[in-house]
Amino acid sequence: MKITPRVKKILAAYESDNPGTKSNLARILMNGRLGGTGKLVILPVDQGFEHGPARSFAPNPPGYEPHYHWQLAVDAGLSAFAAPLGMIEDGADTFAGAVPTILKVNSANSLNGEKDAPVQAITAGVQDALRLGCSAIGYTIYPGSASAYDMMNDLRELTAEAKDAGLAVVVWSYPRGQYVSKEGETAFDIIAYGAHMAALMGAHIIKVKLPTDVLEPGEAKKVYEAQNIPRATLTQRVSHIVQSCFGGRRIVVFSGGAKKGEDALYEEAKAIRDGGGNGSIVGRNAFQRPLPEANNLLSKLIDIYKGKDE
Ligand code: FBP
Repeated sequence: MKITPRVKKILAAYESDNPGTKSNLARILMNGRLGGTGKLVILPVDQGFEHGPARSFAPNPPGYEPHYHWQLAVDAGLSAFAAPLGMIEDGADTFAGAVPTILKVNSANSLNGEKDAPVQAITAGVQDALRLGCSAIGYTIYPGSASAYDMMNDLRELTAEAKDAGLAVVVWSYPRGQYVSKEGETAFDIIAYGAHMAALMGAHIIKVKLPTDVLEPGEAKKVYEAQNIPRATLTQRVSHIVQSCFGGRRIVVFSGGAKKGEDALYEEAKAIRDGGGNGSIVGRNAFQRPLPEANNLLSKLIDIYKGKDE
């Protein structure tokens, strides 16, 4: 596999990692239509766990079958496919080596809707990721939850084990729970804080929601205002999130969210690109559309990250 100078530069920022972890990061960064560009489009399909099967797959029923998602990730030329254990196991043989995989090792479910102390169960481990040929483990933290410290303690152990085994670590940092308001979950300062903590915990790839221009009341708000940290445009906000991840030395991708119009998604991707973000991790907006539409949408997103949209 040829490694481009751009990808070499990204890998060089991960100074402590062993060759196994760097090779796995390279597999993701060199795969698919964006391979070598430093940009990523990843397909995450853990919504069946998080929201239930009907909410996730009824809008496009072929999605009940795991192979559908594997095939979509391969055909659309994506950077990686992320899913919980059962879904990765289901296509592990048919799709062995076809696309880098990220094994989601913890998951929440909406039957256990704990408002103050949201938490996730650990549903897979590093040995599973190795057995299944995954490039990385994926783990969610909920900064602001009364359970956040427990989640971080578990992440610390899993990260150490994954790095020893030569895997990469992807952290979904989704603020929520007792110590953040509903609006605060996507507030500018809170998203930056959550992303920064993921970097501090040793994540190689950090996944956050796109921030609004809201600031959560508190000490940070005063600083944001006093320092005039720009937040009027989405591009400015993305740029600050990237800055909060070690000044751009960590890979940051932004989630797609609930299904919305294509144009809104393209505008977001342009802002992510122009703000220096590394890309998109898009689930529902891809797999809840009929296959030809999904392929077309993913292809356009990739074109945007390649700068081919102008
Ligand atoms: P989407 O593109 O479908 O938003 O997927 C991104 C994601 O992080 C999934 O991995 C996860 O299941 C979902 O969002 C969780 O979102 P929330 O916790 O807000 O329900």
